[in-house]
Amino acid sequence: MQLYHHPFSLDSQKVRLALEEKGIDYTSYHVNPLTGKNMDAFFFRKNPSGKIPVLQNGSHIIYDTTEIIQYIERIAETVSSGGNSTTLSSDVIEWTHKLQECDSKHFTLFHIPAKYRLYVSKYLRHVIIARMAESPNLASDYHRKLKEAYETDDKMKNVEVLIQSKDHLVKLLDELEVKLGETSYLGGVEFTLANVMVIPVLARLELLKLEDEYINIRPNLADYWVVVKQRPSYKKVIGRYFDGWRKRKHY
Ligand SMILES: N[C@@H](CCC(=O)N[C@@H](CS)C(=O)NCC(=O)O)C(=O)O
Repeated sequence: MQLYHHPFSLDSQKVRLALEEKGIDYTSYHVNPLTGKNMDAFFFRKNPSGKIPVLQNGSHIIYDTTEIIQYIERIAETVSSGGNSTTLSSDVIEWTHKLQECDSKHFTLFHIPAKYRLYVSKYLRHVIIARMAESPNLASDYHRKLKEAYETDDKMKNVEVLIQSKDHLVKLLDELEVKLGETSYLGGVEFTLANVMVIPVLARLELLKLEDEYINIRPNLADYWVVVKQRPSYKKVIGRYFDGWRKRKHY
């Protein structure tokens, strides 16, 4: 299996945590969206939305994070049950969808200095236009990407978008706080893949130095955060990059 991803990408982190937790081997390819690598024609042919992560197994390509996580879960279940596929826990599916709806993209962008954000967005628009000229057969996909880039810039001018993504996050964290009062992990007493959806969101909050405002005021969530950071998967996928991110001011 091949995974196209980047260490800074939230959705890539979710998928890599799942692969580590289930002990599944894969070949890793870095595609950095901050330098526009996701706009290269080879990648656009795999995923016309130009987004990471993308998981490829033979000719099978999956580019929806929730679907990738469910695919990983199915592979792991099939291996552990000796070939008989078992059903996925509905709790895992419910939380996976719920956490995927969380608008982390706009939330993160709002916490990045406007000067830096606008510089990167202008650079990426130039990359899209250059790639479109090189591969005219992919023009309609590149046009869609350009439109999306302008829409994101517009959304950043709208404070309502920030309020909405903040409200959504707060509601989600409140719900997590209640659930973590009932069981030690999300989805039960054992670590399930539902947890890999929430860990990168908490790491992002810590990276943005917002842990006091969002995590530490919720005691169950704060305890949970200390526990999950001890897991080898966290250290491998997120922890070891943390100092570098802070130093280079990469979000
Ligand atoms: N629908 C995709 C969204 C993935 C996504 O938004 N990926 C971000 C990184 S976390 C990305 O590739 N951003 C670069 C871009 O949109 O050009 C999924 O659910 O997997």
